[in-house]
Amino acid sequence: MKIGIVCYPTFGGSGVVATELGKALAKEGHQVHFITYTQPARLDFFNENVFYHEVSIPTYPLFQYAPYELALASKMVNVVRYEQLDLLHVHYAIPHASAAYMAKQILKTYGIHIPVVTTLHGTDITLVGKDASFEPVVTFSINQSDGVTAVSDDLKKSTYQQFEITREIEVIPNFIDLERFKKQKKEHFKMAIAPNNEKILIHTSNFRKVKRIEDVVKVFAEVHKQIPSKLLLVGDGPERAGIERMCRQLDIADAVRFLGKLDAVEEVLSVSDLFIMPSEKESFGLAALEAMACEIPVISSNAGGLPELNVNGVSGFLSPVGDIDDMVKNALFVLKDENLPTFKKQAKERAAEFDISTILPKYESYYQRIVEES
Ligand code: GMT
Repeated sequence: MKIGIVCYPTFGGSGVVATELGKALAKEGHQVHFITYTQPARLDFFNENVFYHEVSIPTYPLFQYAPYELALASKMVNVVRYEQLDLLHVHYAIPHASAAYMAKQILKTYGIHIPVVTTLHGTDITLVGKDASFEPVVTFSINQSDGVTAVSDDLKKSTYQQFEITREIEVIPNFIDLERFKKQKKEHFKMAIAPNNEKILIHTSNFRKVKRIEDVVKVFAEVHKQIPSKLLLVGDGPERAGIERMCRQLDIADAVRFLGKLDAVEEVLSVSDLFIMPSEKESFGLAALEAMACEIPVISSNAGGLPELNVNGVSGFLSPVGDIDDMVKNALFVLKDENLPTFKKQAKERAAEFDISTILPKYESYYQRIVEES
C-alpha cells in the first residue's frame, strides 16, 4: 500500500509510535510518506520505501498565529494526488484529524477518495481534546474519520465517555522493537553511575505535570534511606527546575542525575533496575514498555491504560495515583536481591507480547479493512 503518515515529529510517544510504525511498514514493502513540519526524530535511516514531505508555513505580518493546519491540509492534498496514496494515517486528533478531513473534502473535488485513519494517543483526548475550545472539532473529526484506533481499552472507553462518538474504535496497543530495546552490556555506564553497585532507579518522560515526577522523587527518597541507590531522570520539560529544587531540599541531589533528552535511551535502561511511572493519566505508557523490554520491572500508578501493560505482581506493581507508601513498599520488595532477577525476567516476557511483529499485522489488516469498506 501507499500510506501517508502525519504526526508530531519531535520527541513524544505519539510521534515515536507513528515513526516506528512507518519504518516497520516500509520494511514490509509498503511505500510510506511522512508529512510533518520537521524530520521525525527517529527517522534516521535510509529506506527506499520511505519518503518525507515537509510542511512549511509561510510567515506573513498579518498572521499572529501561523495557519499550520491549512498548510498541512494543502500538503496532504498534494501528496495524496501526486503520490497516489491509498490511505492517510493521522496520529493525534488535534489538528491532524481535522486537517485530514479538510484535505479529504478538497480531494473529492478532484474526484479522489482517500480513506483517513485517526489514531488517538491519549493527551489529545484526556488533556487537550476535552478542553471546550477544541471539543467540537475533536468530536467532529473523529466521527468523520473512516477508521479510528486507540492505544488502549481505557483510552477507547474514556473517548466514548467524553465525546459523542458514533464510530467504532479499534484498540491497537503500542509496540516495541525488541531488536533495538534489549539489555545491552554497558558495564562502563554502570561503573560511572553506581560505582558501589548501588541499585539504579530510572524515570523517563517529558517532565510535564501529568507525569507526577515529584512522586518519583518522593519514592526514591524513601528507597534511598533504606538501600544504597541512585536515581536517573531522563528527559526534560517544564517541571525540571522544581524537581531539581526538591532534590536539593530533600538532600538527595548527589544521588540524582538529570541526563536530559537522550536518543539512545536503551543504553541507560540497560544498566537500570527499576522504572518508576507514577502518572496522573497515561493512555498506554510507551516509556514503561521500553524499560520492560530492557528487563526493568515497573512501579507505576494504575492510571488509564497502565494496568493493560504492567501486570501487578508480575512485571512490577500498580498503586493508586499518589500512594507513595505503597509504591515504596513495592519498590523495596522488587529490589530485594532474591526477587529482582524474577521480576526482570517477567518484565521482559511481558514486553515481548507487544513486539512489533505481533502488532504490525493488526495495523495492516485494519488498513485493508478500511480501504475496502470506505
Ligand atoms: O506521554 C506523553 O506525554 C507523550 C504522549 C503523546 O501525546 O505523544 O504520549 C501518549 O501517547 C503514547 C503513545 O501512544 C502513550 O504511550 C502515552 O501513554 C501517552 N501519554 C499519555 O497518555 C499521558
